[in-house]
Amino acid sequence: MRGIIPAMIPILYHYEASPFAELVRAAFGVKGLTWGSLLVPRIMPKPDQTQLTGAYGRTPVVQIGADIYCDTGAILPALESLPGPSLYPAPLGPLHRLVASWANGPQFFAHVGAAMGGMTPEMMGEDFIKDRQARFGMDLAALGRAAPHLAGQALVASQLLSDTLSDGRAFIGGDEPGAGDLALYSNIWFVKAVPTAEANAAAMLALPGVEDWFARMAGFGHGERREMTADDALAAARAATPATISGGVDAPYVAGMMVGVAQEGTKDAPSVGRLLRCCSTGISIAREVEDGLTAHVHFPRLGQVVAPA
Ligand SMILES: N[C@@H](CCC(=O)N[C@@H](CS)C(=O)NCC(=O)O)C(=O)O
Repeated sequence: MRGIIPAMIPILYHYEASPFAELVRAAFGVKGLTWGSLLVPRIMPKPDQTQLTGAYGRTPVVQIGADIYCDTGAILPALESLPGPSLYPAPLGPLHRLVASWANGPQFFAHVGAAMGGMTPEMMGEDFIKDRQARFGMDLAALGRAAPHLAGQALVASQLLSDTLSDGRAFIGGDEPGAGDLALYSNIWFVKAVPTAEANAAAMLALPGVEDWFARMAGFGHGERREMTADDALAAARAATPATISGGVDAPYVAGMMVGVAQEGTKDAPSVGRLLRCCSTGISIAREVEDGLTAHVHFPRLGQVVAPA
């Protein structure tokens, strides 16, 4: 039984094996939140998700009422306003974002190599390979050849983590976990989840302090997860009004212009809408989802390409 779902709990669009989704599930755990789980396919199309995002098909997406947050770079700041401990605790504060943008940026691809470089096409599935080839230019043979190099790059992140923990601190900033911990954690989680990457995960976890830190992070769990349907999610959007936007529109963009927001390095179609915000804190567009339902779709600024539509 699904039970009664409050309209304003965050709803996560995700699939179990996604490391970026695990980052958000673990963030729910750290904050001790109740959340709605809406499972989507690991490949396009994802109609339940794109009806709200416009076209954004990556994983994860979080919906809070009629506000839709795409990319962990927009999702985590949105969770910050919900009850529970901060994801940017002192003394690091915003430095957590700097760590996360490295771990979730160049280091993510290194962890893709460490996790998936030893997988066979049969293990991945033809549909998955075709999707990732068409959208991100993934070349399985090249990934296999680069795997030792990428595993070595990924291990550097665990080494730096180990060095950071060497004074006995529990998390990278001290006693409280933050967004930087979550980003480093989800990368190692990804490698650990793939049976053919066992040796790579073992090398990461063998570095002093890393395994205990990983267990502390896993120990936060995922908060309280409630399965939802796309109809539940749409009803939550219809019942809400998007939150007030703070932040402006930097030149040469102009508030109200129609724009498409696409992701660097992908062939995914842009999400098209009216520009509400485009500054260093992020990008927001307004989209008419259906008669009487306007959603605000939010993105981080980093990694997003805004163009007139
Ligand atoms: N910068 C994004 C990256 C998200 C990402 O790369 N997610 C992977 C899955 S873990 C993805 O979208 N893969 C394609 C898909 O799920 O369709 C974020 O931080 O959320």
